[in-house]
Amino acid sequence: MIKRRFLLLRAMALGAAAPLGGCNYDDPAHPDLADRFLHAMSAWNDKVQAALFNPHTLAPTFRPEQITRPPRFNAFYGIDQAPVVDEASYRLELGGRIQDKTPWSLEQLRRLPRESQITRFVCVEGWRTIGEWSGVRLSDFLRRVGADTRCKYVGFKCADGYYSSIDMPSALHPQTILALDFLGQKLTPAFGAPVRLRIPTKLGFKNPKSIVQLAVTNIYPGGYWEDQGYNWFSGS
Ligand SMILES: Nc1nc2c(c(=O)[nH]1)N[C@H]1C(S)=C(S)[C@@H](COP(=O)(O)O)O[C@H]1N2
Ligand SMILES: [Mo]
Repeated sequence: MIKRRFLLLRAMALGAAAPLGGCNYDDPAHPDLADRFLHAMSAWNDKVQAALFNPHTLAPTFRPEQITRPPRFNAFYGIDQAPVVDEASYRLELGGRIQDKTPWSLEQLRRLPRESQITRFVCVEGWRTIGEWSGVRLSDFLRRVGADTRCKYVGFKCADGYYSSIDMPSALHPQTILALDFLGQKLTPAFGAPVRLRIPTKLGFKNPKSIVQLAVTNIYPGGYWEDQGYNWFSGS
């Protein structure tokens, strides 16, 4: 009985997420009402997904021969417009409720213990790929810099103006990493150099690339697509 209710809730959460993504709901008679209704549904959906999220359940992993080649690029612009970040002068800036906000160079990040994964990447547009990423566990990094992990959100800002944010339980999930390598090599600009979030428990747009700032906060940071109506939690 409990299990059935659990599944029903999950089906409702996923079902409600789909029609929101990218849709412009236009009811000429009641535009504001429709919009407010959808936003209320999405906020409720966030709460259901957060309640269902199990911080110990791992996303499926795959074998090397299952990796998608060539990988698939996506951004709000074309592949040749991806920002090129200078590696030598790069510093990951830290903000919000973090004790030691000293910016991190790429060299310093590369010296931290690594976590590798071959996981599935799911875009809300309806395609999925399998890739290999390796980098620093976000939970390790947050502890190292003295982040207040009682805060609700971790927000990210990117070199191209993109931004996104995730809930703290998902940030502390063992498969959530600050990826430095993709397919066994340093990230390229198109795929998020020099640092991108890889979070296989969430949809593609919750995986910001070319991160320049990370902040821990209780103030809802939103996101580039989230602010245009995409469901914020977006577990996959
Ligand atoms: N900085 C930045 N990060 C981003 C995006 C973007 O436009 N800019 N697009 C998001 C979306 S919608 C997807 S599907 C994935 C695509 O990642 P990929 O190019 O590695 O497949 O990046 C996400 N992160
Ligand atoms: Mo996406």
